[in-house]
Amino acid sequence: MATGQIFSRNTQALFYNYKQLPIQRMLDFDFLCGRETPSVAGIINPGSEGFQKLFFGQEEIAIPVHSTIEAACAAHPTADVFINFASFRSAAASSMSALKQHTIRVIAIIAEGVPESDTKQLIAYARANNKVVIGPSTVGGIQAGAFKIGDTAGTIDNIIQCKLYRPGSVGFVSKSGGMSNELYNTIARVTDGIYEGIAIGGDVFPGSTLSDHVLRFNNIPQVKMIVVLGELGGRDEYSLVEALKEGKIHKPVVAWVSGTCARLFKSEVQFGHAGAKSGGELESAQVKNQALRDAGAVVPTSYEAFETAIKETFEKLVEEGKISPVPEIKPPQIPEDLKYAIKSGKVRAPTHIISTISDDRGDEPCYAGVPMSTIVQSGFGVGDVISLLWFKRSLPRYCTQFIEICIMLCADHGPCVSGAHNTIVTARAGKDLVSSLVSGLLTIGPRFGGAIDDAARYFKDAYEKGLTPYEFVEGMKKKGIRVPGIGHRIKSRDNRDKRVELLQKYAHTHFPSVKYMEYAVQVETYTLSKANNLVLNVDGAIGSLFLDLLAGSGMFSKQEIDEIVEIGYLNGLFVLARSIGLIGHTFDQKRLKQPLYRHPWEDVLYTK
Ligand code: Q5B
Repeated sequence: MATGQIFSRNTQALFYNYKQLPIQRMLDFDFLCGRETPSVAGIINPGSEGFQKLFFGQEEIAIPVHSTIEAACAAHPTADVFINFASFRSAAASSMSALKQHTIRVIAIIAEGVPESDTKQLIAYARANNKVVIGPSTVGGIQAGAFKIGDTAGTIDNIIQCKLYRPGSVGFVSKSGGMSNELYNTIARVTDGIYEGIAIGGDVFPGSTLSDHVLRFNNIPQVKMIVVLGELGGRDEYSLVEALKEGKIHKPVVAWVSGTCARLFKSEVQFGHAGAKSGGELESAQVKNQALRDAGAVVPTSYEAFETAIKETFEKLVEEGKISPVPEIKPPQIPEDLKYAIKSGKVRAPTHIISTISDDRGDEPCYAGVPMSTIVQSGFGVGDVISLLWFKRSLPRYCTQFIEICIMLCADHGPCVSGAHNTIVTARAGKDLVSSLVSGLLTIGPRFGGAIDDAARYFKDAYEKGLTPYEFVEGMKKKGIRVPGIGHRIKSRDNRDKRVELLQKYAHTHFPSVKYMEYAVQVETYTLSKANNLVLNVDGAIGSLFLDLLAGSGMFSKQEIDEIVEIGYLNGLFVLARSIGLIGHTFDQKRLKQPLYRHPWEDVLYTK
């Protein structure tokens, strides 16, 4: 293992597996410490590339995302720490790949449950190549005021309380990540704070050991005293005992091995970590504490006395003039994330979208306030769903049935109409469903299928003004506007559109009034006197009948009806209905494996 410093204020890391929160915590820590460069140089997210936006203080920064470790190391040759947030299944393989990169010097493996045989291989490779492994099963480590791994030391509030934004004089190493948070706090209370803290992880075979880090701290001039928190199980503490006995450590060591309570249990006890189990006598907390005491470490008689032992050791060093406690500084304030500030009621922020028709935030989605289960249990149909989402109210059954009839009747009108033709050509050009559908839908407009709104607008206006069919049609002609809802390419006086007849029949039976439709029929009578094909077409029939539905149902105010007509809801019925047919045409062409369409020359008039 390398000796001395492994991190500095310029250390940058590559972060494996995108995890927003720990990365943001690292960047917040950087800001707190007044770092000029973010400590995360790049993110490796296997299979994806690009950038991730994160905050560096108040500013947003874009951190590059790489799909492979090799690409990330090549792009960020000065980033020498690899923070591995892979799962226990892939942590070993990705860690080994990282160790093999010449730019990587230190790796931290967060996953718990990495197979011990894999860890041993990682340790062997790292030792042979003079690299440092922290973990597996670790929260990481921190150099106060300089660099922090992932979630080490918890929230920003905790980091501030533990004064980790600036270096102190204590080197601290622990097996447990959770307990290291506790000790950061203790050490901050009774000393001038942490210089560096490492949690080596609770596995039986940690990538680096307690003594590895103690020996390293011994070589860091800024570290004046060392605090060690071991735990029962394993023999790691004995290499520290040896180092102390051999006089390799010149700085005071205050140590405690937790797990003394294991003796209270009658059988072998396994604590939280894989390595923390009461095995033979030598692995017990009591014997390890005594061995450390005998080797010269300051070892209290209980965990409760640990704080006092640290305090007294620190104060002695101050008295001896070996430590001049660092002057206190005020860290900058980290801007609070908007979502948390809103949640706590500290700020309010304007929303950017307003929505009134549906809500998916509760237990089940609601359409206009009606829960999905009610929609299903009450036997609602598509017409009911349309009335909730378009008109924001439940319409009577005869209205929703009329909507459903419109949809059924307009779902398709053969392959020769504009929309279907476009869809067929597009599907045969090898395009996907959505492209084929959209290409057909884009033909819907004033001539094809999209005349329903205008038909409703003009019929309503003419009816309300009391215009005779003659005045209305001739007035439109003078303005050069074709009457929307009148005329068809193949339907005529002698070949009536069955759909129009069916809609009219339904309305006659169920609607309280059909005054707008009757007016449209009078207009048709007049236009048919001009030309055989100027029939009331399906757009005209739906447009006029929907006016009757709106006016006759008693569910809409006059103002609401005017708004519906003005906004133009009704072409939506044709768009929705014809989508069904256009999707069918797409599938049909794909099923038939039809080749690229090319229009025949014979069907084109080439002229100058
Ligand atoms: N003339 C539909 O025209 C069509 C007139 C008119 C006064 C009129 C035409 C039109 C209004 C728009 C409309 C919906 C383009 C149609 C639909 C869905 C579909 C389709 C399908 C399906 C047909 C001949 C003479 C000219 C014109 C005059 C024509 N329409 N005058 N008001 N409305 N209608 N669209 O046959 O004196 O010779 O110059 O624009 O309601 O799209 O099945 O195919 O389900 O898919 O091409 O049903 O009526 O007639 O253009 O040769 O005109 O009649 O001014 O007079 P045509 P043109 P003149 S339903």
